[in-house]
Amino acid sequence: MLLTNATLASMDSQRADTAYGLIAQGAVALDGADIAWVGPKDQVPEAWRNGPVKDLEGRLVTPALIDCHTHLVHGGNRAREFELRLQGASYEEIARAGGGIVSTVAATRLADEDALLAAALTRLDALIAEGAGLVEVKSGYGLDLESELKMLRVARALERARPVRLRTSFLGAHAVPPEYRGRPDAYLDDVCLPALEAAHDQGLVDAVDGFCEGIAFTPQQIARVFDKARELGLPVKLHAEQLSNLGGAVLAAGYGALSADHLEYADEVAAEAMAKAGSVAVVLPGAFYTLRETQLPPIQTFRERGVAMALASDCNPGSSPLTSLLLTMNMACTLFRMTPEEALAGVTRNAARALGVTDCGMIRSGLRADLAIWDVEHPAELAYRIAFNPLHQRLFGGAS
Ligand code: DI6
Ligand code: FE
Repeated sequence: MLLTNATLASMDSQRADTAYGLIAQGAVALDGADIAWVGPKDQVPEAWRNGPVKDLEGRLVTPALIDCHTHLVHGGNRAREFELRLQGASYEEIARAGGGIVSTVAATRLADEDALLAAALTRLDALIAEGAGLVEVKSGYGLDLESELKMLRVARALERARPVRLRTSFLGAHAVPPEYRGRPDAYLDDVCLPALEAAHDQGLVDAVDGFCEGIAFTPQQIARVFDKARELGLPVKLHAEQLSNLGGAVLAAGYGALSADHLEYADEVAAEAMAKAGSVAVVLPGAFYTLRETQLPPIQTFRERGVAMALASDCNPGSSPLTSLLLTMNMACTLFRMTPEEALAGVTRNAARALGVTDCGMIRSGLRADLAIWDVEHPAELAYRIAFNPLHQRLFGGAS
């Protein structure tokens, strides 16, 4: 099948000489689930010219979008906490008073798998409706062995329920549950590390994540989790420098992390370490916006040091109840002064890298035919519009 008469924002790192890796008047040949050829439509090889052809009438084609940081599976919501914050309580105050993450833990423990799946599907469907083809999902609202496994099983079930790929991250080191209050190391020994091993044994874990923060775990405690990940041969990533600078990004880079995420309080030292390790900086403007954060992530420093930047929804019930990658792109431009091209790279090529996935995120021959076809003329329109979804069609492994 040949898709022709399209503007291709290939986002291909090998076409970096043009913005967006743009091919005006382009065509893409599909061979089953894969991309077989990409280029100008007047140079389509003979073999593809006589097969089925789809005229895209000048529409824009991008790689399917990728949400590389979500907490899509969770019980309940935190609208009440939203009200409390509007009355002046801070995110950290609510967390320390036993609300916050811990209140979602209570709701998630109570919910059965069917209920968690049904709720997560509504959020997943919103992402797919905007062209997502790959979504990461974290555990971390169970915080006991059975509930962490339950969350990860639901994450795997999402992939069977919809035409989309899922990657899971084990986030047992997300918060200290109430029954271990004040005893974080005991929680790691008794629950988190054994749960990681069990989840890995059951094939439920693609990567290991943690929350390195004053209201969560210290770098020393995160290092214990990362040592276990290393022992199991699993890649790591980290929620780092969201509310303060504890050196989490440097720690993560030392473990060759796929990514460090949030990063509002990251500094030059963090950027340097991440550049050296090849760790992606995942910025999360939905959380920045929701918490009315004023400390901006060091975008210019990441650019100067050559740290690849990705964007994600951070979809979670507390700090980012967001299920739109298009709005995430708009926020990254308006709030973080990223360019529309950086925003698109952040939800395609660099998001794939942040997940360690190498077969998608660009329109290039040999990669999966995960594509988004848009009713817009120029790729900058994707980040420019607010709360408008111009998706014409999504192709997942070549199929609509
Ligand atoms: N940082 C976040 O943005 C989410 N988790 C984390 O470590 C928020 C979690 C929550 O508030 O429920
Ligand atoms: Fe998060």
